[in-house]
Amino acid sequence: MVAAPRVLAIVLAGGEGKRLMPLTASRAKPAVPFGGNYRLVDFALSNLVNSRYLQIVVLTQYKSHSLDRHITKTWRMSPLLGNYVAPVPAQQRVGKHWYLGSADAIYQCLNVIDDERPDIVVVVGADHVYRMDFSQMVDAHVESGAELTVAGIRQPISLADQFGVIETDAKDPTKIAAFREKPADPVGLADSPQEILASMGNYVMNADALVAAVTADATNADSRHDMGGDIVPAFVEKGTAGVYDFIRNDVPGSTDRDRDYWRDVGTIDSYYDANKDLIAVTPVFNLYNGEWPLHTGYTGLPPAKFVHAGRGRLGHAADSIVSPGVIISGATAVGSVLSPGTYLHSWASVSDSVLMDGVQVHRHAQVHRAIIDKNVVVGEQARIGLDPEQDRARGFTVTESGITVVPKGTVVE
Ligand code: ADQ
Repeated sequence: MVAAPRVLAIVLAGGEGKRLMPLTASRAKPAVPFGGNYRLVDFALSNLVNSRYLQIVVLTQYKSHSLDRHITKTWRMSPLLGNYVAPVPAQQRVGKHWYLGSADAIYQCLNVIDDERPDIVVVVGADHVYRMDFSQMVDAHVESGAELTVAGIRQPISLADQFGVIETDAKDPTKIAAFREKPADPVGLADSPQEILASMGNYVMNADALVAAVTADATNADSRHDMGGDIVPAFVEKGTAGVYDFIRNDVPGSTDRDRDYWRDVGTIDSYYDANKDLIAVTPVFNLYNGEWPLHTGYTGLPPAKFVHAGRGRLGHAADSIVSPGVIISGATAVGSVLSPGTYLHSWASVSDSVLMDGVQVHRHAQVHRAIIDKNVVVGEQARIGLDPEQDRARGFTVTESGITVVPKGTVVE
């Protein structure tokens, strides 16, 4: 029997997430709270741990305080068994600059690869919502003989300028013939012209090939030192890049509905939509798959409670996710995500909204189609998400589709 390869996982968690402002004003994108209990990075880390890859470094950089705290508090594993999830902040190990791009981030932490001596390195992004068994991708990579394998998924051609676009070899569709990072003039797939094959930003690489590639890239003055923009195209040029079609990935316990679910929650609208996907009656993405659990921090909070406020005013929630520590007292929540410790007071109404940790909604207040960041206080009678002009005048972000975002800690009178 051939021994299983030694695998080290690297999670790229240094992204700024500019298009998610103001949610990323004080935290890195992978630390953005999602789905009540989670942070975005929990999906990548859960997928790795469930794939039994237990040596994981998380490369952080931008506003990484809350991300580091979350990782060290939540994701400590047993050092006795040689398992770890270690945050590695930008260290200026080589040169006096922060990471220039994702390839430079890997170059700057080559000492970790030296220490671990893995055969294979799995490199994954930290800001997507999905389930994936990386061991199936690693098996396909080893079998194919490629030096680098990129995970691909079909996406609408209108989104091509947000992704690396993969063109497969006409004779061998497991090989990449061309790879263009965020092209403005994409060509649709032969069998589906309105779609492209997008890179998911997840790579499986032979460790020695990765080390050689990022080392050579470091001295290339023309490079942006980016995995998608520079490293993948270099392997494509050499003819050693393969593609792993995500549709082949079969995660235990997946439903027909959520088997191929993958969302890049890069914008406020896509972030909002992905939260809503969790609460559909037949969820588009099912959090309740016990065979592939999504791990996150223990809040230590008491159970949620629903109480009425007299005069027949029942506190209730419907079509919603309600986290620990929530109190709904004579208030109504519909179609919403309520994160730990939110408190809805009498006669308040929250609909089609995402409330992050510790939000208070006082009496008679109304919140509709809004994302309310941590510890916001919505004062008595206040209205959010009902009048876009008023919301903008108060300095809140309102997206084109009409989602209002209230920044962390705001007191809304
Ligand atoms: P983007 O997400 O636009 O496209 P990038 O901004 O490099 O590329 O982010 C990729 C991952 O690396 C994210 O998880 C981010 O947090 C992290 N990251 C970015 N800069 C970093 C740095 N300096 N240090 C550490 N981590 C960093 C990428 C690919 C595309 C692919 C999409 C899929 O380049 O080809 O289609 O992901 O969403």
